[in-house]
Amino acid sequence: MPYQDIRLELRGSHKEVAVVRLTRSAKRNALNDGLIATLRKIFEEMPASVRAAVIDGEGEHFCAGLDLSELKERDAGQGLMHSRSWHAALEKVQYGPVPVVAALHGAVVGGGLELASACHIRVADDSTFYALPEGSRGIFVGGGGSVRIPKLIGVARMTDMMLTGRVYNAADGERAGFAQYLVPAGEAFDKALELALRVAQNAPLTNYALMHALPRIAEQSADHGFFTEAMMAGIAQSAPEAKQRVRAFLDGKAAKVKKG
Ligand code: 1HE
Repeated sequence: MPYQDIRLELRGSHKEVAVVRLTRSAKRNALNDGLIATLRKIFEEMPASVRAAVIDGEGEHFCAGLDLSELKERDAGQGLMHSRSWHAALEKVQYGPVPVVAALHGAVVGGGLELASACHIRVADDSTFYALPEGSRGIFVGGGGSVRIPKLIGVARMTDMMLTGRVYNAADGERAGFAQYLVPAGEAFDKALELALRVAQNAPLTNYALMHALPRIAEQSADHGFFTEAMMAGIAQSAPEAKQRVRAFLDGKAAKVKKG
């Protein structure tokens, strides 16, 4: 489908996986206002067949973050609104219609890391590196990074990255919590697609619960969390699809859990 600097492709036998690829490799997939608006639109208007998505970047790098050439034109009020426009777009990624797998390689920096952290699963290849150069550019994160990144790696690591310009390589990054999967260079997209195809087979209500209930429960007190969990569990298990899946297992027709 024709979008500027982003390509949307549907994969899978039922077009159940959307591949959203940043195609601005000449600028290392730096995110300008147009790209942020398009990203939002794509997740708002996801075709009904789609059950999971993959985000990746063309070229040597996943994403170089904010397009710095647009930064110099903004005053304080415009800067605030600009940050809010990122929040609105990345909210559509995190709390949109389907789980999103990020396929990471090369630079995952600044706003690129903010985009990756709005996804539900991150697969990194060996070429990946993570940084928050905002600290050394005299600015601050503005794409939700101060909320989402500490949930992955903790406040202390993020503070260190921004104060000192520390760059994490792929292996250290996986240990720190940036990515759930680490694969050889060049294999992140294939692994991400494999996972997205797998995620797309889940009952939609289970995926919905994982995307929308789990992060909210994590923000609640234990008492409220247990209550929300019980309500979500009751709703999920009452769905006809859940009953069918449990019945299939009891009838010996569904896969057992195998040792990893
Ligand atoms: C850009 C950008 C960009 C590249 N905005 N134009 N992000 C940063 O501070 C990261 C800045 N970028 C880099 O450090 C490097 O470009 C990379 C490590 C990502 C890649 O290096 P390399 O050697 O492969 O590419 P390059 O030669 O540096 O860049 C190629 C072109 O892309 C070049 O333009 P050209 O016209 O001279 O060819 C670069 O200027 C351009 N380019 N990155 C604009 N970011 C919501 S708030 C979020 C706040 C932030 O994200 S701040 C962090 C911004």
